[in-house]
Amino acid sequence: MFKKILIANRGEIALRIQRACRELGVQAVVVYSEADREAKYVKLAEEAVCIGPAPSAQSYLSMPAIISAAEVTDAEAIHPGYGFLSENADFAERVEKSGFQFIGPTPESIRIMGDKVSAKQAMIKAGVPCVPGSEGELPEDPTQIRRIAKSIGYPVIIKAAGGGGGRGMRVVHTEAALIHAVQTTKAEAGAAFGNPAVYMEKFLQNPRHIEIQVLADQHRNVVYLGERDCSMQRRHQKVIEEAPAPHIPRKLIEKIGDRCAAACKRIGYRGAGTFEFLYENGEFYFIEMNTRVQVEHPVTEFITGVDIVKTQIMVAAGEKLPFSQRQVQIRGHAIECRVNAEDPFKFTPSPGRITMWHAPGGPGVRVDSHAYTNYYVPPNYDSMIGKIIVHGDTREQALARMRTALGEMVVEGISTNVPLHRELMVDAKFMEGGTNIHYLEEWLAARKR
Ligand code: MV4
Repeated sequence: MFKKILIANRGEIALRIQRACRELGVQAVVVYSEADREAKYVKLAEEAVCIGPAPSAQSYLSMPAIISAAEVTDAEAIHPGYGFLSENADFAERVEKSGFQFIGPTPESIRIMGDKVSAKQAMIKAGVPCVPGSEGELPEDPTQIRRIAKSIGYPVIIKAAGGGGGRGMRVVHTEAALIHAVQTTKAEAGAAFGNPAVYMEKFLQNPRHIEIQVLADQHRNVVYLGERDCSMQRRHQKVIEEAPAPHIPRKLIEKIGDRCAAACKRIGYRGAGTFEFLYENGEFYFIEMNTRVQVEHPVTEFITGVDIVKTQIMVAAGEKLPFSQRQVQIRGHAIECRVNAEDPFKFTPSPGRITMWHAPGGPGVRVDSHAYTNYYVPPNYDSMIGKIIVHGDTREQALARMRTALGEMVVEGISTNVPLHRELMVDAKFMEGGTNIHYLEEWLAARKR
């Protein structure tokens, strides 16, 4: 096992990774920007290095600053968390060339999955079901493009190979609009991602967003840890996640999970990963793979009892997965509400000083947050300041526990979206389970009227 690792992130995930280190007996070095000097994850760390001013580009996104911090503190490995440099293949490569272990997949795996065209081709080859679409990148010839769209059937969606997470996409409903849409998406993709390549898919109108969590070691052992339903989102930002996904047959999940694990084996994947699927009319369609730990990993930890972050560190150190697929048992139901420093219904950011922070507790309640009374939420970063995660024997019990937890949650001094969560937890449709990716935005639009 490593003696010391560096955490190249901030906020709640920097604290989460530190806790895993402590449990493993690994020393943790944290890095922080000038805006995070007084953050809890910095105060709790045995070692902390300031890596630059508040703007991310000069701190959490600065590869030289982070690698120097690892050098001066004699860390052996770097955990990138989520966001920032976590899915940057060049960073992973520089980390390894500098003699550190990157706690994540190989640079090559990150690169393949970062290019959505090569990711999809790898998944088709590995037998993972994908959305019907173009075979790879679209050609230049308009006649050929029209022929591809016709064979898929309208509506279609044009996606940038360098995009992902909702960036660089355009829906096309008619042949008349097709070529202009392709050209515009290509121009935008070239400017935004430095890669004008685009591909085409059948546009699914009312899918759910279901993702499969996997973990792989460096000895070809792979397990999947069930699924998460992340359909409750607004503008591609997830708001509530849960596991298992309501009303999806277990057998179907097992079939898809096995395919994901097999695909990982085939490509020599290591570390934690997430296969994102759209689910519509009883079918799964792969769209993207994330090569990092995700914000919503705690719901999977609750239903499986597996410590995903600890396991990430263990497999990066070369250890074998300490359990097999047969030993992974799903127990009960978990729900996560993301707590954001923002107006609950207008969504304008609300940074500033928290004058009172009281987190809920009790059986089956977990709060992952770096916030506390008197903490100043800096305006420079993502608005998420914590997550409330609950577990129950059934979805109904989990919902009841979340209502109780949200009732106990006190945040004063800034606005948070806790009031939004309180309303959603008593919404009849959400309580039924199985709402699609448009539900939250439609609900918000209806609430305004
Ligand atoms: C789609 C789709 C419908 N059909 N692809 C958006 C984020 C990116 N990961 C992929 N996205 C979508 N791809 C096809 N063929 C609809 C979306 C989509 C979406 C997906 C997941 C969660 C929320 C979403 C919100 C709007 C659109």
